[in-house]
Amino acid sequence: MSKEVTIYGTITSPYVNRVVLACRRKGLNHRVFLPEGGSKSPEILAINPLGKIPTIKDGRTVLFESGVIVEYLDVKYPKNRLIPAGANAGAQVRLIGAMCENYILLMLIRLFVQYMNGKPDKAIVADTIKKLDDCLDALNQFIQPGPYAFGKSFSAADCYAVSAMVFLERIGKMMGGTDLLGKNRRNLKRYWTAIKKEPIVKQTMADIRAYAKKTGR
Ligand SMILES: N[C@@H](CCC(=O)N[C@@H](CS)C(=O)NCC(=O)O)C(=O)O
Repeated sequence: MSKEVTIYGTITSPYVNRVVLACRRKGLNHRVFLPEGGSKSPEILAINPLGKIPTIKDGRTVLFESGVIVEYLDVKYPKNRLIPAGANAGAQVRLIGAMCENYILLMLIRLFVQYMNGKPDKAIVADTIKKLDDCLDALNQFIQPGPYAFGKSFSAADCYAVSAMVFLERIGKMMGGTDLLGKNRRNLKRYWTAIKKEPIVKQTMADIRAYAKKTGR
């Protein structure tokens, strides 16, 4: 058993909170820590030449890329498997993860960039929301209506879906209270209502709120 997994980053990052959820599901001691200088600090650049968060240290193992980290933790610490062993179940979990990562998060980051600079380009925002809507419709078809994204227990699909939904709500607030989830995506809405009641999700969302309040980010 690792003494403690060090996760370099801030819990508000969807890539970081995805890894935190994985650690919590597995009951791993972990700490989230951002050195002075942030992702491009000498401490992080020394172990991750891309200077990105999350980067983790687990004993002698150093890794980055949240998806790689989640897979690593799942193999190293098999308790509470995040990715089922069966070919179909494992693929379904990864599929939900890929939809959240490659489509939904991508569109949310586009919106984030627009609203961060204070002068959102209306055409880019409209185009991105249209694409985001298509991605959410697709995810709505694949995700279970809770309590878990796939199967009967918390999996890597939940790590990805929760981090995407938290970020979706954050961007909605940045956009002046826009309901990006929409009224008609029943599965997704029911999923989000149910998974928020899971203690590890509650705890992670409380940590995100506390960090955002403390730092104003
Ligand atoms: N594909 C990476 C993305 C990591 C990423 O882009 N992290 C952002 C934080 S949300 C970051 O490190 N940004 C700092 C930078 O690019 O300098 C992963 O899954 O870990």
